[in-house]
Amino acid sequence: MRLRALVMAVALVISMPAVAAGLRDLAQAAGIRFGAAVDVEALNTDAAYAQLLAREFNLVTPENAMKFSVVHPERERYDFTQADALVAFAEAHAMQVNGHVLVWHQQLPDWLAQGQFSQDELKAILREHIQTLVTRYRGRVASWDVAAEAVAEDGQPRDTFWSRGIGPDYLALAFQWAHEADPQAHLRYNDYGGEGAGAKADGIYRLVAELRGQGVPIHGVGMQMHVSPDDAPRTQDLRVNLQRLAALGLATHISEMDVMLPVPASRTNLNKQAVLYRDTLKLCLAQPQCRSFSTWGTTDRYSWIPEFFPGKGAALLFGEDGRAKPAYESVRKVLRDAKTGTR
Ligand code: 9MR
Repeated sequence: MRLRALVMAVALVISMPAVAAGLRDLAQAAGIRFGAAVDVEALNTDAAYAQLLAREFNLVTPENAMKFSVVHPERERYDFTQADALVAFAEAHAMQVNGHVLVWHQQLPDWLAQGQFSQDELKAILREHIQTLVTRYRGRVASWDVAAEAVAEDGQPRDTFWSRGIGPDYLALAFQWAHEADPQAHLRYNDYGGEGAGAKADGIYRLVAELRGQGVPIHGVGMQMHVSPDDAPRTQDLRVNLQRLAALGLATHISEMDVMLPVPASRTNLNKQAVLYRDTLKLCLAQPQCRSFSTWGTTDRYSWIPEFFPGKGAALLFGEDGRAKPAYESVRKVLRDAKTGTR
């Protein structure tokens, strides 16, 4: 009787379809990290969201939880509730964390944006902010977006709260402070709209080349890739751009990709979206310096797009219901076909 039960159990296991590996496993075999931005509220309240995240991704970026206004809401008070929850989740699921973002001109708390501070005071505030965050997560947050979106559309340095208040060396200082707080952390500059060819891409290149030239501890560049089928950069331009950044000795990352579509999305557009994801990931895989590929969210349900671009959405790999879209299948195929051991 016991033998018969055993035989039946074995037969059952053999006849079961193999559980499909998540993208994270395929990505790992291909030598790349596969990431997503995380909405920590969704993570805390939606079990399906958490499950999908843990199954498909091995790199997480807090979508908002480490931004200045969230994590440092008053001058003397930090609030790490959401950030801690995300880091704990990542550790429990063997994921890497990319901290986001230390110096940015958006999502600043009122005490800061509306305060009156001298140059020295602002430097002290930024230094304390950076060192508090980076020290707290030393050894637990593998990389940081130290600075984001510091280049304007014309390629010139963007005129911001930080550049006005501290002066042009605010970026070099920020990288330096972050490096002091965690010498092992991978420090990135992250921007949008400079993925392909043009003035902004050239401006980003000049900026990071200059920082490298000055010996500033910058290790990588994130290309955000918030695109739509009508305005995506040409593949060839993205390739050349990633190559010239790598030639500076920098790692590159596709850091926030999404492809917004008019909603409800047509089959044609979903297929165009799948092609864009596919080509971008292929390009990253073809370059040894391109270390990670992240999407800005997981399911369309929690994407930032519909709120910021009314009438647009459906930008991610999974639909509102969490089902895989054509883009997911195309990404999956690229990862499956990727040669292993070449990176
Ligand atoms: O997705 C984020 C959204 O929830 C916030 O309201 C918004 C605030 O400006 O920031 C979004 O994330 C941005 C990221 O931090 C930096 N790159 C562009 C992203 C999309 O706007």
